[in-house]
Amino acid sequence: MGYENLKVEIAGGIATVTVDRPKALNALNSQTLREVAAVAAELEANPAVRALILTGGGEKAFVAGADISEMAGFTSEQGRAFSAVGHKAFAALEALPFPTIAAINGFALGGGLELALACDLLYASEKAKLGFPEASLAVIPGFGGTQRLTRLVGKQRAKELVLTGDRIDAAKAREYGLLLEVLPADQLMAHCRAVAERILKNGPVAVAQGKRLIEQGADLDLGAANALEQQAFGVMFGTRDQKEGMEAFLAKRPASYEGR
Ligand code: DAK
Repeated sequence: MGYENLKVEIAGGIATVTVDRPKALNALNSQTLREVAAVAAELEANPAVRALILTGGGEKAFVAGADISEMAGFTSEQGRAFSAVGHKAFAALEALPFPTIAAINGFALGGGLELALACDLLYASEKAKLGFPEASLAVIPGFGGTQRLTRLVGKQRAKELVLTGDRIDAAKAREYGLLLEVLPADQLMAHCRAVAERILKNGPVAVAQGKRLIEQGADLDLGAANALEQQAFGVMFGTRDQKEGMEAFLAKRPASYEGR
């Protein structure tokens, strides 16, 4: 499928999606949000894709936020509709059955940071700057940011970031638990690919189930979450890959997985 504001490359089981509107620092307008939802559906339907890396085009930004020039004249109703488009896109991304990695190569502000937070694993270059400046524009994060941020860094830190609008550097974001690692700019993509390749070696159904359990379980009480895990553990023993993985271990040979 062709996209106006996204570039998509698929190689070796890894899709790399680049949000590419460098003239607006990759800001998310409605068209781009709809394309994010569409690319998530397209990649999910493509059996050749088993991991996604999301990054920003140009030298300066991952994504500098929702598109302020589009939002400036919104009515309340248009604001709600815009938020719904963003929520739908980010939920589609979050629900992908394979790992998603944000390679934060520059500014990740507002809606851009919300986009990264909808990914499973967040890595950034040393020059990245992150923050939620919405309150300085007299709005709030509108694509799930207040909730996903809070689940990652806790209520107090989330309040500090959302209420001050402070822009923080990558080192501080890592200290807060927002990022896994901070890399020199020229090593960021290679690092993200290496992480994806390590995951690709594992059983695809196990990877999908591990992701789903952590996502869904985090919003349940411990008893209900553990019950989900028990059920999924049983399901794994109905897969060919489980037999292959354990037989390969016992035969001291590498496993070869089929994803079923
Ligand atoms: N939207 C539109 N255009 C943007 C943009 C953005 N978010 N960020 C940058 N640009 C544009 C600039 O206007 C400029 O365009 P021209 O003037 O060249 O036409 C071009 O990108 C280059 O930007 P600068 O010239 O400003 O570049 P600098 O290096 O000087 O500064 C910067 C980089 C990232 C510090 C600066 O551009 C900046 O502060 N950008 C805005 C960052 C920001 O405030 N982001 C948060 C946006 S608010 C909701 C749904 C969603 C949201 C809220 C509510 N509901 C519906 C309820 C989410 C809100 C946001 O994300």
